[in-house]
Formats: sequence, C-alpha cells, structure tokens
Amino acid sequence: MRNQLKHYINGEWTESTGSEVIEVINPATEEVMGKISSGTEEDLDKAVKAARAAFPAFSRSTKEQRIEWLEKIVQGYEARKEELIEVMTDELGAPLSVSEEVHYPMGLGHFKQAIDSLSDFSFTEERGGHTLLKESIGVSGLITPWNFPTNQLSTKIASAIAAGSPVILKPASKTPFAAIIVAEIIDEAGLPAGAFNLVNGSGSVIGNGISSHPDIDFVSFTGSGGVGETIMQKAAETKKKVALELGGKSPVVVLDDANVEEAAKTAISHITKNTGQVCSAGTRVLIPESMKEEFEQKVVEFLPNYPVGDPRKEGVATGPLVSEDQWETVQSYIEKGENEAKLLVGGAGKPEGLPTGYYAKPTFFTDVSNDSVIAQEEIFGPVSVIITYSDVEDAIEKANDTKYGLAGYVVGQDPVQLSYVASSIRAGRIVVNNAETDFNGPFGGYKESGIGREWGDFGIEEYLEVKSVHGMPTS
Ligand code: TAP
Repeated sequence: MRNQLKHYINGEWTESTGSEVIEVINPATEEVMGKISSGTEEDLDKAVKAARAAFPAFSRSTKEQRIEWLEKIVQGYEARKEELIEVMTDELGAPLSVSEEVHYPMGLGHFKQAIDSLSDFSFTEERGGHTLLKESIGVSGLITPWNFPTNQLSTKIASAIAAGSPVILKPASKTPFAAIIVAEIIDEAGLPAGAFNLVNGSGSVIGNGISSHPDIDFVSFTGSGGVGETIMQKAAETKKKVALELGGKSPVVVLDDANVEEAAKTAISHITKNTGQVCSAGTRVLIPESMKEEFEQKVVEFLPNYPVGDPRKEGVATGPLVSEDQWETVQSYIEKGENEAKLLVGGAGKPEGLPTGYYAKPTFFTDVSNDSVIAQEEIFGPVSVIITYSDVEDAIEKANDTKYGLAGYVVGQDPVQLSYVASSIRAGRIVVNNAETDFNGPFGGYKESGIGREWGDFGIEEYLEVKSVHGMPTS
C-alpha cells in the first residue's frame, strides 16, 4: 500500500489541514492501492504564499542555474526508473511495456528538452526601437489528468522551471503516485523552497481553488473540455491567463497508395496503446471506398495480436481503463455505436476471462457516418470508427468536420499528396507515416482542442510575459 497523506509545500512534506483522504484504485484489481490527502483551500493557500515568496529570487535565477536544476531532475528521474514504471502500471493500468516505452520516456523527454531549449533561449531581444524582455509570468497553477501520469506534469514543470515561474501542481486524484515520486525527485534537485509545490486533492476543491485564486497568475490545464470551460470561467474573475490542452477526435487519413497492412496496424495501435486513453489518438479512420473491405479484413486479422489483459503480464498490449466510471462511459458509447453503425469487431462488455478489472474490448465500427455521435464525440477508450471517402478533397473535408483540432495522421506514399493532406488538416500536430516524436515540436490544439502550446521552446513561452522597454540604456 502506498500512502502519502502530506502535501509538498515550501520545500517540505507538510501535514494536510484537512482529515479527508482519497483512495486510489488499481484498475486491474479494483483494489485500493494507496491513499492521498484530500487537500483543503487552506493547504492551497499555503502553497500559493510559498510560491509568491519564492517568485522574486526564482524569477531572477540565471539560465545556468535553471539548467543545473533540470539536469539534477533528469538524473533523479533516471535513478527512479523502475519505480516510476511500476507505479504507472499500478495506478493507470498501463502494461509494463507501455509504462517503460511510452510513459517513462515521455516524462523524461520533456525535462531533457527543456535543457536543450533553454540553452538556446534568449530572454532579451533588441528589436530596433525597443528592447524586448521575456520575464516569468508569475505563480502558475498546473492541473493534470490521469491518462499520462508523468508526461503532462513534466512538460508543464520543465517549462515553468526554464522560465523561472514557481508552480503549484495538482495531479489527477486517480493517478497521484507518479506525481509524488516526481515531487520527491524535485525535492532532491535543490530548487529554492516554494518554487515547486504539490497539493493533492479533488478537482472541485484544489482545481477550482487554483482557477480562482487571486495570487495565481496563470493556469495550465490538461483534461476534459467541460472542466476546461469551468476553469476559463473561474479564471475570468481574476483575469488570469489560461492554457488548455483538451480532447480530440483525430483523423487517420489513409491515402489510396498506402500499404493497407501498415494502415490497419496504425489504426489499431491508436486504440490499443494506453487503452485508447490518449487525447491525440487517431480514432476516426478515413479510408478510400475502394480499400474499405481489405482494410476491414486486416483490422480483424491483426487485432488479436494486441491482447487485452493484466498489465503486469508479459505480452499484454492493452490494459484496463482507468476507472469504473471510464468503463461505463466507454460502454455507453459502444452501445450507441451498435445503433448507429455496423460493429466490425469488439463490442460491449468485458473481454472473455477478465471479470475483474475495468477491461473493455478493442472495438471498430464500420459504415460510420461522420456526423454520428461515435464519429464526433471523444470516447477516450479503445474504440475507433471507419469512414469512407470518395477523393482527397472529401477526405480533407471529413477530417476537418469536427469541433476538435488536436492532431491528425496521414498514411501513404506520394510525397505531394502526403504534404497536401498534412497542411490541409486543421490541427496542431500532424504525424506522417508514424514519424517519431520530436520533443521540441509544439503540442496543442486548434478549435475546441485547446488554447496555447506545450513542449520545447513554445512551452517555455507560455510561462513568460513579454515587456517592451523603450530607451533601454545600452551600458
Ligand atoms: P477531468 O475531469 O477534466 O480532470 C482533469 C484534471 O482536472 C484532474 O486533475 C481533475 O481533478 C481536475 N478537475 C476536475 N474538476 C475540476 C474543476 N472543476 N476545476 C479544476 N480542475 C478540475 O478529466 P477526467 O475526469 O479525468 O476525464 C474525463 C474525460 O476527460 C475523459 O473521458 C476524456 O474525454 C477527457 N480527458 C482528456 C484528457 C486530455 S489529455 N485531453 C485527459 C484526461 C481526460 P480530479 O482528478 O481530482 O478529478
């Protein structure tokens, strides 16, 4: 059992002022794996005061000093690799291989990238008639979701440290333990007291408190659109800046010269990796009418190669969903899909032999209309839809016929067509033929997928204000 009933405030693990606890459930066993404190407004207030007090010195720290802190965090993160992998498997249900190959390196990648980006970053620029100064935005509140326990908090924390902005982190209460390990790592890296604070608790108390707190200057949130909207409304009261990384319903455009086997594997990996609980997952497959039948056959043939099961068991590709609520939501969408379209593979209920744990069947629907509920709403589970198109213009129109714009994927061979489709999709990140992730590539959404960008130098900019100084003395 993992218990951490303290918050990390002003450089110390500090008793909560409240007595309520939140139980954290292992989604594979449905058992309580640990407890955290349900923080209070008083706890949050203490953390904000500590961050405010840290601000003057932290915001004036040198680039070299920030790089040194980030390097120590990288070393600490690497030293706790095994523990991070295990904890993410237990709290999220990610198979050990996914924790090791996806979650662990993504968390690490952002800290390393911040060092690279900071090395080349200029906080002062001469622009003819004025000097531009980039200065810390102030105290930043970070609210993170459960689906990538270290990725989202790492990109936010790394960028904030690079910018010299003190933070208060509120991790998702479903997956707090990886965040607690990261806090221990930061503690050992020797940041000034108050520069990093972690307050555990519910979204309704701590998340809400961060959004409306008059002494917090900026909120960076990743999660659902509904909560994003609430945060914007609350933040409006104190006119604070808000960055939102929300959901998506990203298209996978399969061009007519694509290798159909590769295209089927790509589509499958989007809903099996992390059990489809990925904001940028490609869950709308757009396929030429002429390729539909062969593509469907390949999906049905290859899907058993991505087995669902105990995330601690070797060979398992797909773990459970994070919680019972998430399981219920996914089931209701599968049931809707059964009325709206043709079930190709998968379906409602638990996979055979897995009565315990929040397991769902990886599911593909076909003959799907782009305006149906399952084609328009983010399901956040192992469910994908196959939609046909007549020509490339039709594919682009359908790809963009969504309120979201987080990501898009293109699979094919002709470089002219690939570039044309990549530049025509209205989304913040496009991946052509499963290209590798570049941690310096900005991440964020068009349309209702969000506001702002994270990762790399664009991520650092979010935690900065710009000041124009006219008549700055030159010596
Ligand atoms: P959210 O409810 O959006 O939770 C994300 C974070 O916001 C958590 O830390 C949560 O705290 C906090 N929060 C909740 N209510 C808040 C409020 N009123 N003010 C400020 N913060 C608040 O997401 P979820 O419940 O974890 O998942 C629900 C759906 O959101 C999913 O089905 C999926 O569609 C979407 N989602 C999207 C993403 C990304 S990356 N775009 C990630 C996760 C989920 P608690 O953990 O304490 O509730």
